[in-house]
Amino acid sequence: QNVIYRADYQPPAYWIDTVELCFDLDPAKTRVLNRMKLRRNAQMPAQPLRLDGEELNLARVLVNGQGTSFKMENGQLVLENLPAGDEPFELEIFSTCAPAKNTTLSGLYTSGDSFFTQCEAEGFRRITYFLDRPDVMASYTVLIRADKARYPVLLSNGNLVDQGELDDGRHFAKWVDPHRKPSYLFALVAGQLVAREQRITSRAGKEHLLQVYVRPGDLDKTEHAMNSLMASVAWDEARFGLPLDLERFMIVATSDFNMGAMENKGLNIFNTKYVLASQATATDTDFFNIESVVGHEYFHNWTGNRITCRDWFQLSLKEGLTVFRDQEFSMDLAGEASARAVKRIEDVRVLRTMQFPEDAGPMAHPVRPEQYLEINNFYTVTVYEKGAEVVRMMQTLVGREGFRRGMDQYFQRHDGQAVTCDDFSQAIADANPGSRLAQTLEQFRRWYSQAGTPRVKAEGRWDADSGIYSLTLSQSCPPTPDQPAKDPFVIPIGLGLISGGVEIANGMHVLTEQSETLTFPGLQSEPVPSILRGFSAPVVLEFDYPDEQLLALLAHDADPFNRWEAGQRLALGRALAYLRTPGLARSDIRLDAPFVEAMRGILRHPTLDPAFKELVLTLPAETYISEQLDTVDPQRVHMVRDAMREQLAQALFHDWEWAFEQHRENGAYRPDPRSSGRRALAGLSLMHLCIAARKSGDTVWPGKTLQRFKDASNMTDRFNALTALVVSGHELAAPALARFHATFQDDALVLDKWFALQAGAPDRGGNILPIVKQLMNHPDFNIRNPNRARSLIFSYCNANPGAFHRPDAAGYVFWSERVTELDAFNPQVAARLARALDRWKKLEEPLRSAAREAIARVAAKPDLSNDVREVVTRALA
Ligand code: HT7
Ligand code: ZN
Repeated sequence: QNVIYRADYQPPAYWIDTVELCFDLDPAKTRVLNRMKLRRNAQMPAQPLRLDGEELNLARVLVNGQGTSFKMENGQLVLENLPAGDEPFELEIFSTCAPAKNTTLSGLYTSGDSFFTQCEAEGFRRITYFLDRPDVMASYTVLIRADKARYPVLLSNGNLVDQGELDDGRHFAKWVDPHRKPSYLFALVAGQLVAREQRITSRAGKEHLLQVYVRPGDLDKTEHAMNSLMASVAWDEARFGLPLDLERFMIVATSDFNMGAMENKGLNIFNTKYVLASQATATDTDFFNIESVVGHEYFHNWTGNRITCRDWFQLSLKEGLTVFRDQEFSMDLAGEASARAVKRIEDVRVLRTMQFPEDAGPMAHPVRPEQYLEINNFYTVTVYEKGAEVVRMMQTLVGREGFRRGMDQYFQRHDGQAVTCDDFSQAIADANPGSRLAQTLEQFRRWYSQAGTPRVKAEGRWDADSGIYSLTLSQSCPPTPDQPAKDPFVIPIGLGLISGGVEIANGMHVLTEQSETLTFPGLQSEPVPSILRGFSAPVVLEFDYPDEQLLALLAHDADPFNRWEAGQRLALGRALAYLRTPGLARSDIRLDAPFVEAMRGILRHPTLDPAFKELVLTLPAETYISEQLDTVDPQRVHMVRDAMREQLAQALFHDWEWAFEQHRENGAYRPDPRSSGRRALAGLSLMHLCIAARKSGDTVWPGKTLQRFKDASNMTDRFNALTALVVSGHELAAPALARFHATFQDDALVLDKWFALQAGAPDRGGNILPIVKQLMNHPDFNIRNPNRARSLIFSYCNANPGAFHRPDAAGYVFWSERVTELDAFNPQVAARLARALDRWKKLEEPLRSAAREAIARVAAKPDLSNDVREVVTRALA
């Protein structure tokens, strides 16, 4: 298959107005009758109709009820002899597919004894021949027939208009979707499912039925998902005036799913990981993720479904915007300013540890990519998270109310259409004439077209004689594949000045030139600049902060993001200094008193939010530290971070004891930001106490930790205690892990945690890879289940750099074997794993050569999927 280019976009040659689908479900051979009404697109030159199809057995094609000639070309069904003129015609296609053999989890597949579909991006063509592209929107009627005992529940998009019995123990259901939609939003589910139901009345007084479908034993774990759904409906009405446009809104959970969830119109399909939660089995993080993913999929109903993408290059139109919306939703639900800030810091942490490396590696691409071989490879942190930052900057430039006006304008103009990222930014700008966005729109759009993370270099000058402080801001952006040179971006920079612990200025500067100098006259003394407040743009800020200034910001900055950032910079500066010391031994790592005291000050602070404290006291991630280096030895990075953490554990031992005792009790379990913040800090404290104990030989805290592990009334406390034992390498970890497995062996999502914890544990003398290999043979391991594969293989290859990058290259051999193994049955998952070595060029020798060899070994395999081929070819380029 060939590379697809954005510049080659052509409108479709035909429109499909209506689709009537009839399914006879059978795992081995499902029969699909597809009756469509089509018409030529009068704006395009006359040409044959080319329908996409994959892995289908074609039985019959009728045009207006008559047999017709057709041919197959590059997998497409090509019809040349269609009725002349612009009159609509009917096309009937009968084909079969094999859901039980469909291991890709794209198209129609079975999971357990149920049927599910996944059509984004190009899965509908695995169900029937179609114009499988998002700009072809049709009205769907779906008839499902299946064995009633095996598949009592039959679901599709829209409204149930008929159901009844058939011969031979079969039954049927007929669904009509009142909204036109692109094929990627089609969904079908059939199986033995039960639903939690909730009737709601919208602000506008309309009644709706909300349903969350799960396997029969899981109903008691659906309350949180349902609450999250109700909160989402209410929030979108309140914040954006967007009501639910369906009588019935369904969520169905499946344990076999390639991603997190899918926003099919009225019938969202979710990974069980983002639906099922109980206090006994899910952590606070799980509860928050469920809230945000339920919100995200629900918000797509307007940003994605009502207004969809013209083509897949515009993916961020719906994904960047919807991530922005789910982030705002979580912040609004969090309520208090400090909880909002915690959410912002967490989002930025994801961006910087995942998206920044992507933007600096071989898969770097603009938020709106220019080309792809396999679109599934572009569901990336750049399209999603950086895309959300671009939307956030628009909100910053027009203000919150202006952004709401812009959204109203967007819906007024484009409801029911398939549009582009430019259409979106145009609507926001047009609704805010005179705004900084409107003034700079063409330049602002470079955020969509230029890849790479911009750098903003700031240089301060203090002139004591004149009392003038000047700050020069200069921007640049490193080259990325196919983009050697970049033009300046529009960069909103939140800026404060602090003098003597007091804020003397606070505002927003919009940097548009390559370099600009700001001056602040009339000052008594040199101020400390607080730059990029709230992380107002997705850039790297380079400013040579002296330690005193960072300590001042950590102690006083009114902007919580920069307060946290000051602590991170202090820690990062130390880590980098150690890493740059030739011949450094672990015993050389001694944290200095000012840093330790600053951390103690935060931990003991009388009023700071515990969740915020937990973030400050967590050292920058190994991947983030590595990104700051030209060449990386991941094991050395791990050693330095681990030693720093050990020092913090020892130096603050009594403070950790205090923090644990202060925050351990929470009353009745509630997954709200306040009490989860307390649990997070208690968990971090326990971890440090166990780490300190490892060093001192103390057995008291490991013993207490085991007791907490046993007695915990919720999964967060239990898993934090288990993690503390495993991470500190205490001998009590083994019996605790065995007990955990025995207790939760029937709960797949909890077992995923058990696998992930062991695969992600700190390496001790190369012990993790053998453990991972052993776990691959565990009776509970199944590589065909994406959640399980992620929990073991990805936790090792993608999330445990210190253990993966072994000098003997055995980690890379393991990786290459797993990539090829997965590729044989699930290319999407294989391609995600393939990206674990994206940053191989940064590795120190001999790791670099060994990694290149491993990638080349994968690339040399015959029959690679497009998915994996694209990733490894780019990596080697
Ligand atoms: N829009 C959904 C994307 C998605 C997906 C894409 C490719 C392959 C499988 C997939 N499952 C879901 C999810 C979302 O962003 O909301
Ligand atoms: Zn999405």
